Amino acid sequence: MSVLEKMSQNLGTAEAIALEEKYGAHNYHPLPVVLSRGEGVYVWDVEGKKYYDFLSAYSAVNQGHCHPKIVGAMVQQAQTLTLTSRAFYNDKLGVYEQFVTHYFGFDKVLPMNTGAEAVETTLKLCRKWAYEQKGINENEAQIIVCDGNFHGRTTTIISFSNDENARKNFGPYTAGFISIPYDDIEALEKAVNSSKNIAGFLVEPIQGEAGVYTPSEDFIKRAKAICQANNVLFIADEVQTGIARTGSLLAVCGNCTCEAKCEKQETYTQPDILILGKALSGGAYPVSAVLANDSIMNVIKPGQHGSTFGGNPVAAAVAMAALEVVAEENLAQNARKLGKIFRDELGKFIETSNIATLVRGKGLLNAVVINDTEESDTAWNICVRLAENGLLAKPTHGNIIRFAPPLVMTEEQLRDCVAIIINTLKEFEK
Ligand code: IF1
Repeated sequence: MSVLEKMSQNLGTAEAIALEEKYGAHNYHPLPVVLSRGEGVYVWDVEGKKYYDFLSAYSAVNQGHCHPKIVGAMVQQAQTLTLTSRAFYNDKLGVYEQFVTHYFGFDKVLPMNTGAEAVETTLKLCRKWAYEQKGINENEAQIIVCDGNFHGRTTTIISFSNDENARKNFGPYTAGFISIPYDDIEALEKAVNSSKNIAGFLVEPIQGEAGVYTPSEDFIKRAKAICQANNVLFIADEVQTGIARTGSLLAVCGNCTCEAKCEKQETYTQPDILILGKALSGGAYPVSAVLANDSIMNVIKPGQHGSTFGGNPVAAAVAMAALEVVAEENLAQNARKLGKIFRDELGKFIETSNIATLVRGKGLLNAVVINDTEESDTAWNICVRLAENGLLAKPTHGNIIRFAPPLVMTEEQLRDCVAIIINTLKEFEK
C-alpha cells in the first residue's frame, strides 16, 4: 500500500487507537477521540462528529485550525525550498528575523523548533552571558526557577521541575538551579541576594500546566525590577502564554492590547530574554524562538549553538503568516473580550455549584477547579462527557480542567460553549 493510500485509509476510532496502543510509545493518555480534520475552532473525529476545540493543542492553534493564510504560506514555501541547513544562507530567514525582532522589539532572534529547544537555548545563552559578561566563575552560574514550573521535557529542564511524574528516574539531574515559590517576590529577592552567581530568573508569566495560576498583578514588573537591580537576566517563557493567548500580545504586556512592541513602558515589562513557541506557527509547523538584545545575544559565536531545522524557510514563512494573522484579526483584543465573558459566566454558575469551585485565568487561557481530590477521576470523566457533548478539553493536574479555545472564536460560539460546559458540569452536581 502506498503512503498516500495509507494516508487515505478510513480508520475507525477503535482501529486508530489500537494502532497507537500497539506501535506507539505510551507516553500519553489521550481522551478516546480520534481526530481527522480541523477548521477554525472546530475539529471532527473519524466518525464525522464535530467538536469545539477547547484545548487548541495546548495553545499552539491560537489562529484556528488550518488557517488559510498560514497553510497557504506553508504550502507555497514547501513547494519551493524546505530546508538548506544553516551551512548556507536562504532568502527567507533574514526577512523573518527582521520581521519578528521588530514585531516584539528586540535586536536579535535565535530560531529553533520546539519550545523545549528554545528553553534549552535560553539556559545556554544565560549561562554564557553570566561567564563572559557578568563575570561569574565558569560552571558556577545559578538560574532561579519557580515551583510548579513547566518548561519542557528535556533532561536539564526536568532537572528543575518539582513534578515527580516528569522527573522521576530520569536522573542524574543537571545542577545549577534554585527553585522558589511562584509569585513570591520576597523569595525572589532573597534568592537573588543569596549568591553572586545568580545569572537569571526563568518564569512563566502565568503557570499553564500547574493549573493556569495567574500571579499577583505586579509580580512580573517587580520581578523584573529586582533582576535589573542585581544584574540578573529576567527571562519570560511565553511559549504557552504568548501570541495573544492572554488578551495581550504577550502576558508580560500587562493590560496593553497593542499588537506589536509597546512604546508605552508603563504596562509592558520587557524581558531580557523572551521565549516563544507553539502559536508562533499557528500550530502548522514546529517553530520556536529566543529573542534578546545584542548585549546578550552576541555572546553566541559561530559553531557554538544550532539546529538542523532551526530557522528553515518553511518555518520562516509560516511564522510570518501566523504573526500577521494575530495583528490582522485582532486576536489579543478578541481573547481579552471573550475571556472575560467566559470567566463571568462560569463565575456566576460556580456561585451555586457544588461541582466547580473556582474559575481563573487571563484572556482565553482559563481553568476551572473541580470540587474533588487531585487523585479523583472526576475531571477526566467530565472531559469525557464534554466530548460526548461536542467540546474537547482536558484536565491539567488531577482536578483542574484547562479551557483554551482558538482565539478566532466568535462571541456566539463562545456562549454556545459556555452553555455546553455548564450543562455538562450540572450532570456531575452532587
Ligand atoms: C507535553 C504541558 C502545556 C510550555 C511552556 C515550554 C514548553 C511548554 C510554558 C515546551 C510545552 C506542552 C508540552 C506538552 C503539553 C503542553 C503543556 F501540559 F505539558 F505543560 F501546554 F501546559 N514552556 N507545553 O507549556 O514546548 O517542547 O512542547 O514545544 O509535553 O505534554 P514544547
